[in-house]
Formats: sequence, structure tokens, C-alpha cells
Amino acid sequence: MYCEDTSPMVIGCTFKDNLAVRPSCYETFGSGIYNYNSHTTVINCTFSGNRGAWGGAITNDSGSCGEILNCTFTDNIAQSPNSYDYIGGAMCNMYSSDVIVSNCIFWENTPDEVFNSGSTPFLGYCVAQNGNVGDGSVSSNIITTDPVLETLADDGGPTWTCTLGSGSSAINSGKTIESVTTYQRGVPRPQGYGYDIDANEVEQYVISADWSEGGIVSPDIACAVSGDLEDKVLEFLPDSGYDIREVLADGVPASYDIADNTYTFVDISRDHTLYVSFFMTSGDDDDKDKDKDKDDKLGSSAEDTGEDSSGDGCDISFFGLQC
Ligand SMILES: [Ca+2]
Repeated sequence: MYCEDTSPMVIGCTFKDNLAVRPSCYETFGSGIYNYNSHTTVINCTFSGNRGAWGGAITNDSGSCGEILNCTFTDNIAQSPNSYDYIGGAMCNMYSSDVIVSNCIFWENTPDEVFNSGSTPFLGYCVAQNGNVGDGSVSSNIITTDPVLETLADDGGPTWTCTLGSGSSAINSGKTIESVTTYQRGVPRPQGYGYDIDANEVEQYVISADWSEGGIVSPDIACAVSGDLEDKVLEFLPDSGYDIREVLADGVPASYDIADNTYTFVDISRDHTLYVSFFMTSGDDDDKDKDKDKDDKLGSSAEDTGEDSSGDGCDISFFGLQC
């Protein structure tokens, strides 16, 4: 894609295995997108396997100051036709090309990720291998741990993408960009607790719980589960002298396992809420085993998360965790 003195918008595209070469000229630019004095906006796009001399996937040249939002750059190569290594494996910014880059992944591009020449781009909330955002960049919230990108493939939707694998550093790590309401496969953003750094989102559903005075629900923090019909078990632990009055699943009275004091959301395919109300039993104030049992079950969780498990449950703040 060649842009000169223009301001196009590119949304939800995959640039794969493109080649920018001229047999007798080593300096060929941006095999995916080349911008010359152009303010191109690129959203939810994946760049993989592209090869050019300066900027394997994108070259921004001569005052090209566009925006690049929620894009993934992987396996791109800056290399000449005669195999001389060049620079800017994913992106090259030159001659006052101060692009704004947010929620993007730069991973396993060759020989580097971003290269700048006479430019001051801004990169925020990005995953960059080895922290390579290019000398001269202004950057914030750069993650350097593995995003666990899977191979470019048909993952559904109109274009091929690189799915984020389990344990990816990019899941729920992005900033909220209100103008980006879907991801590359066309499903609404965000999923789970927030925006992923990527052209896509890992589909997640949030299971949250609340409870009255007199007990607690475990886990005592909200959980996100992936969208593949998982089950999630929540356990109720009454305080000494209290018992369970009612369990509401998604606001509706629900049957639960009385023997184990648990409720299970089965084949999860959407967000769910659980509410448990406890009541004080008359004269039953010597059931210390209940407190001990609750402490045993919640002790390690409270230590790990720093959450207060000793209160009435109403003042606990839910925060984003993947469990
Ligand atoms: Ca997310």
C-alpha cells in the first residue's frame, strides 16, 4: 500500500508476505504500508511475514504523522534483496514522522522492532521485544514479556490473525481507546477486564460475586474465564453463628450444593454474577469449626492477593485478575 500526501484509514486488514524490492536498488521501503507525507490511521491490523529494506512492515517518511492503534507486528524483516540487513524490522520512521502508536505488539521482527531517524514517535501501552521502541521515541507503559503470539492463521472472521496464547502479557494490558469498539475479527472490545494489546482480544467472561454480612464467597475476587464453555465453582463460607439464607445467580434464586455450600456456573458463555445472603442463627454461637474452615480455605488466597478476607464482604473492591 503506497500513500503520498493523503490521509487514509485502514481498519481490520492483514498484510502478509508482501515484498518491497527493486533488483538494482537496496533502499525500498514499507512492504506493507509506505507513507510519504501522509497521516494514515491504521486500526486492528496484523502485519506478518512482510519484507522491505527500511521498515519491514510500515515506513513513515517525510512528515507522516498518523496513528497506529491495536495492531500486531510479527515476523517482518528489514532486509535488502541481496540479503544485507537493514533496519526497522516492523516499522521505520524518518524525516519528522512522529506517529502515535498505542496498544500494539512488536515481537520477533528482524533485525529489530522499531527504528527512527530524525523522528520522535510516541509509543504507549505496547508490547515490544527487548523494549525496542526505537531511539528517539517517547514511550510509556511498555511491556517486554512474551505476548505468546500464535502463528498467523484463520481464526474465524474475514482475515487471518495471530491469537494470543495462554499467559500472554498482552491480555487486558492495553489502554481504553473508545473509538476502537471491535477487534480484527469483528467481535466487540473489550473482553474480560479491559483492552488487550493486539489486533484481537481473547474472548473472556467475568464471574463476579457479592455477599451480605455473616460470611464470604470464595474466590473473593472476580475471575475471568475464557470463552470455551468452562465451568466455575464458587463456595460460600458462613461465619460462626451464621448460615446461608439465599443464593442468587444472575439475580434469580438458585439451587446450590447444600453438602458443599457451592454453586457452579456451567458451560459459561457470558458474564455472570452471584449474590449470597447470610443470616444469624439463634444460639448457634459455638460453631468455631466454621471460622477455622473458612480461614484455612481463604488464608492463602488473602495472602496472595492482599485482599481483606475478614470483613463483611461488602467493601471489597473487585479488580482485574485472570485466574
Ligand atoms: Ca481483554
